[in-house]
Amino acid sequence: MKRLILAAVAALALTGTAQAQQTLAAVKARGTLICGVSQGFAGFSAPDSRGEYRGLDVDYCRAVAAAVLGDAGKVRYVPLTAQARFTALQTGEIDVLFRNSTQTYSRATGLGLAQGPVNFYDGQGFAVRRDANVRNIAGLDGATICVAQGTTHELNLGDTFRGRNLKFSPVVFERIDTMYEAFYAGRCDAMTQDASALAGALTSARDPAAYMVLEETISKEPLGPFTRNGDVQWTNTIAWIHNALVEAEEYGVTQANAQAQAAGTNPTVQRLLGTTGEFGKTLGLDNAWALNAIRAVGNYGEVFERNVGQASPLKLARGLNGLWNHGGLMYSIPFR
Ligand SMILES: N[C@@H](CCC(=O)N[C@@H](CS)C(=O)NCC(=O)O)C(=O)O
Repeated sequence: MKRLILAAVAALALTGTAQAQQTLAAVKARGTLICGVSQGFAGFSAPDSRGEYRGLDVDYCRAVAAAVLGDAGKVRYVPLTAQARFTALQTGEIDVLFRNSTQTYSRATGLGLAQGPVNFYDGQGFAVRRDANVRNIAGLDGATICVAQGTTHELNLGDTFRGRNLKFSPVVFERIDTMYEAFYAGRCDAMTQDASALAGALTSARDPAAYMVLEETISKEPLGPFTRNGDVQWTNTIAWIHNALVEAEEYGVTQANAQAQAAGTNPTVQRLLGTTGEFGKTLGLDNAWALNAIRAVGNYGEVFERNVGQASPLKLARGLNGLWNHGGLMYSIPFR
């Protein structure tokens, strides 16, 4: 009996693994990548005036589609609330989650999901009305604070304010749009979320100049993709696409020159772009996967500047998201 049960458990485990390993095959068979994104967060993932999704997270979805399917346009975007995002991945509704999601211990170990590399180092910030004359977190003692449900921010807020003996009343929202409305209508003294999200949100406020984001942040918010546990090949693919974009920036490979660089003489660049080596094979991809991704969205620096940097309304500095050899934390594992 015991042996029978053990065999059944082993068979179940095998089926689980077999299913989990199927994302790449499923994406290829479908011909479309199903990417989980936010519901509308300027700079990361939001539909533009023509209804087309744009942003840093969206560019990652596009890079994956280009690497895996040879066409950055073959993406179906699934907008998800903070609460619903991980369930959508667990149940197989989406292939990958690129949704300003913070990597944490509990999410790494408790959800049956795998965390990919950090593609944006962020921190939790606070937006206030400029005329409220609040310049730091201590100035928020006794404040009413708007916060989104199902985020890392609820916990950070409580920890920090209690730790500093500051009083606050949270007003918790399930939907981000209602949170913005409430804040702009003056229902809260401050609104808290990832500093990048605040910068994005304020660009679409009726009077952006009336608000400011405090310089102080209260947490580390390492944002990155999530995939299902057990699908190592797919998780690797997502990770290495990020590495490729970072490595491309380090070696001066851009959207415009990638094709020419593939025919160049630098051995590292030749391996990265698939001119030499067999680096597509172990991922189950074409050898030109990284070249295709870079031709579709550019290198990491180009993705950053276009969506959230100087070429965007957010105007965020590279800071921690700069390359490792420029004082930042973006560091690709070698293509060797
Ligand atoms: N990085 C945080 C917060 C992510 C998050 O969902 N933020 C909310 C607001 S604080 C958001 O951006 N929502 C955008 C949307 O739902 O469209 C986390 O992973 O928990």
